Amino acid sequence: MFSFFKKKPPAEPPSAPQPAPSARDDAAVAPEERRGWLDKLRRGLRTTGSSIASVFTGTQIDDALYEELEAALLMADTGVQATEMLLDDLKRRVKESKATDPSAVRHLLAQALAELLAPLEQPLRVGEQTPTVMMVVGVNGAGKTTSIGKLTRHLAQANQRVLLAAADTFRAAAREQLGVWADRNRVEIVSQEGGDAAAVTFDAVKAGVARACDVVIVDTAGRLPTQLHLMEELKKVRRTISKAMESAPHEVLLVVDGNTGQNALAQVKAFDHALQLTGLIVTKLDGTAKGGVLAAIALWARERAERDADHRPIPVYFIGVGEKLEDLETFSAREFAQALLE
Ligand SMILES: Nc1nc2c(ncn2[C@@H]2O[C@H](COP(=O)(O)OP(=O)(O)OP(=O)(O)O)[C@@H](O)[C@H]2O)c(=O)[nH]1
Ligand SMILES: [Mg+2]
Repeated sequence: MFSFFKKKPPAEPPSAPQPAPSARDDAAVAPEERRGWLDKLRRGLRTTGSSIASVFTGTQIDDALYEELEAALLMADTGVQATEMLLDDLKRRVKESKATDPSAVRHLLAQALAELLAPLEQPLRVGEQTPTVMMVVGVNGAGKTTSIGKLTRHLAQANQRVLLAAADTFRAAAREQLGVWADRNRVEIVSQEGGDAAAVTFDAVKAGVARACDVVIVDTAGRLPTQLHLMEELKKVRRTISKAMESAPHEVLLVVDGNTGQNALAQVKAFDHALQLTGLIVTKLDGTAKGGVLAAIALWARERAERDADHRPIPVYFIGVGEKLEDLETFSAREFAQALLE
């Protein structure tokens, strides 16, 4: 089993930054494991992938090929803008390389896609602040609690002291679900029967500071960005975290279900507007997810950064490729592009 996080040597001071190794480092450390999950991702994306790949089985590069490719990219949830951008970029690459064979076009498309996605590939860093406080948000059932469980396991394995905050106070079952993940990972949890989300969060962050935990992860209840009063509650939770620890939250992570299609981009925009997101986790890429939406997110982030230098791309820290504890992986633009086009 590979870890996203470099193991902390015992002699190292607790405040030293602990960067997660990049996808490339992981591949070098544990090629077998990485191949295993790539297979899952490929299988998950196959419905789409095969339809994109089939565009390149002909013998010539002509208008029909580009039209078919346009349809396949749209079908894969890439969205109109990103599809247009990719096609333009691809045509330029084809011209420059003087390619004559459709299979060469596929490689060029993989390159164009990987380049578009590259800014989303960044490691999640923990340890620059003690504790590093992460708030996890998203719509109902996106995979927030499961992803927190998986992430906690990796952090715990890397000797990080983790404290979970059960700020999904809507349902008793939600508290229990997080409690199960905490027990499995043998980490601490702060929860309150019938408490309110902001109060639980405040206590948890204070406890994290007092106990010198490495990481505090706040699980929140699912909600639609159109439920304004619930979005206000999330903003309050965010403010409360800052009251309990001035520099926090250090990460505000949106969990997006990979099956959501173009609505995923709408979710990213809306949650970012309300909470200033710092990262994404895209789940369920092992199922029927089409994957192209990541290109739409990447293009949106790029255009926004071009308009306003204060906005950096929102990285995809992890992707979820299954329900099991080990099914959370760092995002690699190149691998993802290849898997999508296979
Ligand atoms: N196949 C697959 N299933 C996943 C993945 N991540 C989460 N799930 C499943 O999605 C369902 C919902 O997951 P939760 O973690 O409870 O989602 P949540 O966002 O916490 O849900 P709420 O708290 O109700 O908003 C569960 O059945 C998970 O097992 C994934 O990467 N792949
Ligand atoms: Mg949950």
